[in-house]
Amino acid sequence: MNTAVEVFGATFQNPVLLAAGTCGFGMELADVVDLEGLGGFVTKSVTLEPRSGNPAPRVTEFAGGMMNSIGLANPGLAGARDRKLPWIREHVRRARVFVSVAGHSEGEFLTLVEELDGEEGFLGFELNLSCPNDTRRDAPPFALDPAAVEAVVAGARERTGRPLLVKLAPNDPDPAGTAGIAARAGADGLTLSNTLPGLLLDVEGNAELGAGPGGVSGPALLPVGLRMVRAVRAATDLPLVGLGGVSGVADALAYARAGASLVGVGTATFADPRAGEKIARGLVRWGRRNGVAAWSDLVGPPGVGSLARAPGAPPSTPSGR
Ligand code: RRO
Repeated sequence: MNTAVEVFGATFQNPVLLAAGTCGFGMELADVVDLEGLGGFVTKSVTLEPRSGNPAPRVTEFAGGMMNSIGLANPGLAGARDRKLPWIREHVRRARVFVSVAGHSEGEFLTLVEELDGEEGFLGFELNLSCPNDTRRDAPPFALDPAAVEAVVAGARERTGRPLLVKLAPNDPDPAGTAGIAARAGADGLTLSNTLPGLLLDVEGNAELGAGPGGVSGPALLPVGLRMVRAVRAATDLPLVGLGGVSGVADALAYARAGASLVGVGTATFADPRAGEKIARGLVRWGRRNGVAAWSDLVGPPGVGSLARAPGAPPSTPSGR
C-alpha cells in the first residue's frame, strides 16, 4: 500500500505522526526511534517562558491507559529556538515537523507564532488550545471558548503562511461547531484531540498525580477520538489528524475510516518507543494483504460522518480490525 499522504502542501511519507508531548523535540528519542521512518512528529508545546512543570508524580497508570499532568514543562521560546530547532534542522529530512505552541493568553500564542515563523526546519504550527493541565490558567482551555478559538486562530493566520493545525478538546460539547470556527478563522487542519480531563484517587482519597487532576490518554481514548473525527469530518473538508488511543494498525485504520488523513501516536510510544514506526510499516503490510493500493483510498470523505447508521445498515466495522 502506498502510505504517502499529500496534505498541507507537503508530502508525508506515511500518515503516522508522534503526538505532541510524547517525543520531546525529536532529539530526546533519536537514539531509540528512527524519526525518519515516521510521517512526522509534533514537538512538545512551547510557551513564551521556560517552564519546569507541575509537581511529581506527573504520570500514573490505570486499567484504561494513563494520566498525565506534566504542566507544560518545556524550554520556552528562546530555548526551543536556540537549542531544539537547530537539531531538527540538522537531523530531520523526511519526517515533517509541527511545532506545538501554547499560551496563557491569546497574545502569547501570537507572539510565539510570530517569533518562530522565521525559523527553518519545520513545516507548520500546531496551536495547542486544549491543554487540560495549565494550572496557571484559571479558565477552561481556549478550545472550549469559541471566541478565543476565533481570535487565536485568526491572529496566528495573520502571522504565518505555514500550515496551521488547531488541537481541539475531546470534551468539547460541539466539536463540529468549534471546527467550523477554526476553519473560518484560517486553520489548515485540526488535531482531534487532546487528553480528556480526569482524576485518579488512591484508597485514601488522595490524588495520584501531584497536581491533582490530569489528562487521560491511551486505549480508553480510542472511541473518544474516533467520535471527534467522525463528527468533525461531517462538518468540514479540512484535513484531520486523528489522535487518541492508537496502539496498532487497526486503530490507525479506524481513524482513516472516520475521516483522518494523518494519525497521531502518543501513549503507545511510552510502552514501545518504536510503536509509530511499527504501525507505519504494518499499514504497508495490511494494504498488501487486503488489496488496498493507497492509504488515501481509506480516508473517509467529507459528508460520510453521520454518527448514526442508516436503518437496517450493517454495523460499519472498519475492515482490518
Ligand atoms: O504538559 C501537559 O501537562 C499536557 C499538555 Br501541554 C497537553 O496539551 N496535554 C496533556 O495531556 N498534557
